[in-house]
Amino acid sequence: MDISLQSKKIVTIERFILENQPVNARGDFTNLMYDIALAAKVIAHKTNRAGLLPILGRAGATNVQGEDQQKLDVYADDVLYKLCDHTGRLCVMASEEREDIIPIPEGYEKGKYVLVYDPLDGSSNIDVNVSIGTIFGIFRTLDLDRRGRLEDCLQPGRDLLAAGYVLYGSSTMLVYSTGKGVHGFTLDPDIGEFLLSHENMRFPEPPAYYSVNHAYWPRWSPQVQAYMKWLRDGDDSPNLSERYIGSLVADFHRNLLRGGVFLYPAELRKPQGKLRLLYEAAPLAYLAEQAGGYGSDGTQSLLNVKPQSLHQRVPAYIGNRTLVEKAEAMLGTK
Ligand code: AHM
Ligand code: MG
Repeated sequence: MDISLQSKKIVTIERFILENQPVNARGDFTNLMYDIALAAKVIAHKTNRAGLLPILGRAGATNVQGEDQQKLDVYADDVLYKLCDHTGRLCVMASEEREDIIPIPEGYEKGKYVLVYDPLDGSSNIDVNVSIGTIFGIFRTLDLDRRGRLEDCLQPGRDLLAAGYVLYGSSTMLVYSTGKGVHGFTLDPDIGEFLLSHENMRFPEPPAYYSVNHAYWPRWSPQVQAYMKWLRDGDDSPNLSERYIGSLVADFHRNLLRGGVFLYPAELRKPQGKLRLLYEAAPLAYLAEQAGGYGSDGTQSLLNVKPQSLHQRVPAYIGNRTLVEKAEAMLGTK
C-alpha cells in the first residue's frame, strides 16, 4: 500500500459512488456500479498475468483447468456476465462477444437496468503486452414488464444513464460518468481498491494528438484525407502530433488527458467504419461530452444515432469539440 498522506483526502470508488448517487436512489444503480468495479478488478488480476498462465499452469498442475486456457476476451465476458446476471439489478445485457442479447437466467429477479459492454477491447494487443480495456454503458429498460428484449438494448447513446471504461495499462484505471462529469480511479493493487485519482476530467486545450491508422490513407475519401492533413499542418490547425496505439480505450484515455481526437473514419469500400456503436462509440462519445468534448459519426452526434442492430458499426470522430466540429465541417456535412 502506497497511499500518500499528503493528499487532502482518500476517496474509494465505493464512497464516491455512494456520495454521488441520485437523492432518491434505492441503491440498485450504485450496486451495479460496484459490480462493474469488482469485475474490473477480477479482469485486471487476470490480464496482469497474461503470458504467465501457461507457465504457472505447468508448474502447479493441480488447479489448472480448461478455463485458464480461455482467451482473455472470453474470460472477461464471462466475469462480467457472472457478476451481473443474478443480482436482480439488470433486465438484460448485450456484449460484443455474443451474437444475441443476454437474458437474465430463469429463476432470478430482473431489475430495471440494461448493461451493454465490450469486455476486452483491443484484445489482439494482449499477446504483445499493449494496454487494453473494457467499455460499458448502462441504460434504463424501456419495458415496464422487464422482459429483457432486444429493443431495450437498442437505445441511442443520448439515453445512457452512465458509461465508462477500464484501462488495463501501466496501472489499472476505471473512468466513468453518470452525467455529472467524468471521474477516474486508479486501482491500488495492494489494498484492492480503486481510489479517486482524476476528478472531473476535461479535454485540455490546446489539444496535442490525433489518433488514426494512417495505413488506411488510400481507402479514405478526399475529404477525410484533407481533414487528416489539416490536423497535422493546416493553416488554423493546432498542428497535432500523431499517436496511435490501435487500442481504443488507451488511445481515448491519452487524448482525454492530453487533448486530441480519435478517428476511425468511413472508408470508400467500408462506409460503416469499424467501431461498434453500442459497445464502443456511444459510451466513449458520452464520456467525451461529459468531459467537454464531442463524438460524431462525421455528420451528427454519435449520441443521436439509434442502433438498428446489436453489432452495428459506425464511423467515429471523438475528442476535443473544436477538432470534431472541424471534421464535420470539412466532410461537408455541416
Ligand atoms: P476489437 O473490438 O475487435 O478489439 O477491435 C477494436 C479495436 C480498437 O481497440 C482499435 O481502436 C481498433 O480496433 C484498431 O483497428 P485497426 O487495427 O484497424 O487500426
Ligand atoms: Mg471492441
